[in-house]
Amino acid sequence: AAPAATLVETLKSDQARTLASHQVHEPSHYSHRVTPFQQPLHLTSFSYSPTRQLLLDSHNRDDSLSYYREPRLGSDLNHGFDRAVWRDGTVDEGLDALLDTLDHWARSDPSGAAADLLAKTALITWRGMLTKLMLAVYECDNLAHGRRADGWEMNAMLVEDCLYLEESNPPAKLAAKAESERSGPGALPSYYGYSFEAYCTTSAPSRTLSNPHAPPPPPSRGPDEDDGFSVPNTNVQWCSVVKTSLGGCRTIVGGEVDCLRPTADMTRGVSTNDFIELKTNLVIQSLRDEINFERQKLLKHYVQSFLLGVPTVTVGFRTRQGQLANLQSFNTLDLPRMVRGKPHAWDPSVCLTSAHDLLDFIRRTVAAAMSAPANSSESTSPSSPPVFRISFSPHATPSSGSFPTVTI
Ligand code: 0WD
Ligand code: CA
Repeated sequence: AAPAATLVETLKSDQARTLASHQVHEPSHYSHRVTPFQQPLHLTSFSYSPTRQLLLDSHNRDDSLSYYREPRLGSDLNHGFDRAVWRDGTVDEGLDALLDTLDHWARSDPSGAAADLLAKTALITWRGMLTKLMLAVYECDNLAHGRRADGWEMNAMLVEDCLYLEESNPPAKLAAKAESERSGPGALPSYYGYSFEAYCTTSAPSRTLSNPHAPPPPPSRGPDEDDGFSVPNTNVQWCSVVKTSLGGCRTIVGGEVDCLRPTADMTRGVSTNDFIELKTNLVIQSLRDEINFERQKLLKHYVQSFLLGVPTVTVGFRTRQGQLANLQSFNTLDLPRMVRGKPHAWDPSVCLTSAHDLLDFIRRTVAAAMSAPANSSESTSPSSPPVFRISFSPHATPSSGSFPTVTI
C-alpha cells in the first residue's frame, strides 16, 4: 500500500473530531513538480540567556551568539558532563519567543516596513516544524522499506490569513522527553552533541567591533590545556529569524544557529552566509554505516540547514566512548549531489513539493473549518481563534485505512 500521512480536530472541544486526511505519497509522486524556495534573508535575532531569559533588545539580542573555532581531534566529549546545566524541558515555550521577537522588531522600525512585511506573511513557524513537514515523505519511504519511521503532532492556528504552526507538547509528552534526555541511556550521547558545540565555539572572537580584521581566534587545545571550553548550558541559544518564500507562500522562520564563521563581520549586520550548523555522528566503520549516514543524517542535516540558509554543516565524528575522532565540513547545497544516483538517494525538490502540498492542505482545512457555520455554535470565544491539531503517522492507522496519512 502507498504510504501517506492525516490532519485532525479542534482542541477547543475535548473530543477529537477528524476534519480531513491527506495522503503522503511515495517520493516519485512529487518528483515531476518544482516548488520554488527563496533564499532566506536574516531579519532579526534573539538570544536565550544562561537562565533562559529571552533577550531581544538591540543591545542584548546577540549576547548568546558564538563563533566557530577548530576543535582539537581527540577531545573528550565526556568532559563537563557532571557540571552541565540542563534547560527545564517540561516548559512548553510554543512560539512565544518568535512572536515576541517579531513584535519587538516591528515596533522598533519607525518606517513601518517591518509591520508591512508581517502583514503580508502567510506562515510563521519554527524551522524545526518545517523540517518535519519536509521530511514526512521520506519517513513514509523509511516505513515502506522496513526502516524505523517517526511521526509527529503540531498545533495550527489561522489568524488574519497567517498560519501559525507549533509543536504539540502535552505535559506528559514533555515530561517523558525531558526525563529520558537527562537520565535515560540517550543522555550521554545527547551530551556529546552539546560538548562538541562547546569545543567548537567561542563567545569572544579575538576580533572586536573596533578591530574587525584581527585574525580568527586560535584553535582550542582541549580542556586540559585551555579553559576556552565552557561547560554546556542548554538554556543558552542564539536564534535567527529569517524571511523566505515556499512555493510563493511568504514565510517567516525562526531557528537556532550554533555559531558564525570567525570571519563574520557583525558591523555589516548578520548574514546567513556566516551560519554554521554543528552535528555529531558516530564514526563510520562500514558500508551500512555510510548508507545510513547519507540516507538519514545527511537528508536531515540538509533540510534543517537549507531552511535557514545555513551554508555549512560541520560534523564531528566520535567514538562510542565520546572521543572526537574526525571532523568534516559539508557545503549544504552540495549534499544532494553527494547522494544523487545512489540507491538511497533523496531529492530536495520532493521534500519541498510534498511540504508545500501538506501546508496547502493544512491551510485549506483550517480555513474551511473556521468558516463553517457549525463552528459558530461551538463554545469558541471570538477573542481566541481555535487551535487545530495536526497528526502525522507514517504508520497505518484506523482512521487512515491501510496506508499512513496526515490528519486534522
Ligand atoms: O518542543 C519544542 N518546544 C521545541 C522547541 C522543539 C525544537 C525546538 N524548540 C525551540 C528551540 O529551543 C528554539 O528556541 O524552538 C526554537 C528554534 O528551534 P529550531 O531551530 O526550530 O529547532 P530544530 O531545528 O528542531 O533544532 C535545532 C536545535 C537542536 O540542535 P540539533 O543540532 O540537535 O538539531 O535546537 C535544539 C537542539 O540543540 N533543540 C531544542 N532546544 C530547546 N528545546 C529542542 C527543544 N525542545 N529541541 C531541539
Ligand atoms: Ca547542532
